[in-house]
Amino acid sequence: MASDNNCPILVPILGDQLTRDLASLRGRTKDDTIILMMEVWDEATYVKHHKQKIALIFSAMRHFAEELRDAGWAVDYTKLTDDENAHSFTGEVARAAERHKPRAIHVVEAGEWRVQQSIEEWPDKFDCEVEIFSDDRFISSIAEFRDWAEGRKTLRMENFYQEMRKKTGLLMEDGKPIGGKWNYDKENREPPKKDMDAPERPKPEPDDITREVIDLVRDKFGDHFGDLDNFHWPVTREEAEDAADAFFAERLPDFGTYQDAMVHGQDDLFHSMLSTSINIGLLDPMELCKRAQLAYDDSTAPLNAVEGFIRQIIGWREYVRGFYWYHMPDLESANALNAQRGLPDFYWTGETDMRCMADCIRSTKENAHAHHIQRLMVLGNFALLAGINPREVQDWYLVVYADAYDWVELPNVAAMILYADGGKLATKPYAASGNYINKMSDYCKECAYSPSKKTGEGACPFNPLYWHFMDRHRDRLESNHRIGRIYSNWDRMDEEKRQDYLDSAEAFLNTLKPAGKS
Ligand code: FAD
Ligand code: DLZ
Ligand code: SF4
Repeated sequence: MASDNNCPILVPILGDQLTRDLASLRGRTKDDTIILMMEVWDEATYVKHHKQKIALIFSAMRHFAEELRDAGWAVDYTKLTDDENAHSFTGEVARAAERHKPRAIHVVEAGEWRVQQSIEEWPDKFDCEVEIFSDDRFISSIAEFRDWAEGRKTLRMENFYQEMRKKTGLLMEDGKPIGGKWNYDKENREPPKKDMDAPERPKPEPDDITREVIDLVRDKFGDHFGDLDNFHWPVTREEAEDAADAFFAERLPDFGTYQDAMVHGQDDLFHSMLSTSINIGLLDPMELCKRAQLAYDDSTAPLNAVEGFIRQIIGWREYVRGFYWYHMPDLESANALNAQRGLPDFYWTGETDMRCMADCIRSTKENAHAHHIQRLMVLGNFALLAGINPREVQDWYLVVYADAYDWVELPNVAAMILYADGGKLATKPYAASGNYINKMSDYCKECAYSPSKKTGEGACPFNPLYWHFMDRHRDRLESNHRIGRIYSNWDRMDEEKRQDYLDSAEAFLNTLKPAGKS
């Protein structure tokens, strides 16, 4: 490989790095840079992603390549169907290095541990300089998070979030949080109003590029989970910005209040639906937070909504990313509660009489999306209570959502919903009975089960499962001050009632059919 100054710099851009101001492009001149974009089989198949996720990534990559070319950059783009041998990023970079004889390779660190491991081998594999840039689209770098985390007994999102507020200056005045509190979550737990209807989000129609990609996905990945007919994700910066405009204008004001609400058949409610665009780089998280703050400054959205939105991004999103890198690779195999049950087949088919589960899985299948509280308190809560093996749950979440990447999916699944990390991320497991779902949704009123029935025929399965979970993890959870007093309630029940709960739970668990492979 040549390495004189007449040779270009090769800049590989991965499918979740579709940002014009990427660190590896910043300051580069167009006449000595070759941008490399690669559709590769390994990425499309390392799990059997929802069809919409593959369509989203390929379409957004192809649009981004066009945008770059229009701006005068040289882009070397491999389409999946150009070459059956386009397996891996490393293999494609090697072939591109043969073609272009670069004097250096400049790449931004990968979002996922799996991919970063292979990038870190590049300096030894290629005989030119390889520079790996920190991904500064995140507000906190991996090293900054590590510095913050190192030496702390417990890691808590809330403490980290306050640091992020100070660092960014968002919703801050004279070094203090605007409104006097850091967190308005208490105001963000309203159940849905009767006949609540959120404004529809813009749904971009597929253009020629997207239609071509959809055909490709149908052809090559037809056996993957999920529908394609409903594909309406933004695939360009303009479309993503339209989606953000509509969110700020129409849905942000109610975002906070109804953040935890669930309504049958209403898949978006007041959520932003921007995660797919943020995660691939079409929208900048910090810009979105600044726009949210502007809405507060202009009095077009209340503080609980704006703070809630900003916390999701500079709090949770940044926190789980730092947490992921801090705890990988151990996080992947964590199973503190020793959960061993196979994933029930209805996670794939949606065929269950539990109306809440069926609706969340329907939305997941149709849209490659479910909103946060559905992922956490319905789908996740069930997996926790039923003791589903973390690996199987992790794989499911990684497969089914269009916004799923290991760095964000894994901490949310292993640590937040399954408590598989033994409490490093959450102070207690997010376990809840049917009561919670009944309070926060309209699911229960037409369900085959009754949330007020505790055991036996017709009882909401979440009720006995909740106590079964508490009972089987008593040794670990009783000493937890946020959960311990639950055991006084359990102990106050008479023996027969407790046995009834346990028998009902066992009877229900015995009906679960483990899934075949997706
Ligand atoms: P909104 O409700 O509008 O929230 C605004 C933004 O905040 C989101 O776009 C997202 O960027 C960020 N955000 C909110 N909550 C979280 C969180 N817990 N972690 C990280 N970012 C957050 N999000 C993903 O992007 N990819 C995933 O693979 C993913 N897997 C999840 C798995 C589980 C079990 C749970 C409980 C949550 C998961 N989330 C994941 C977080 C959250 O559910 C989605 O970000 C959100 O539903 C996306 O829809 P939205 O853009 O309308 O979000
Ligand atoms: C998710 C995905 C898929 C399905 N395909 C590709 C691809 O062919 N080429 C690519 O550059 N990126 C793809 N991606 C996104 C990557 O998986 C993502 O960039 C890495 O996981 C980041 O570590
Ligand atoms: Fe879900 Fe139970 Fe309500 Fe049915 S009754 S919708 S299973 S919480």
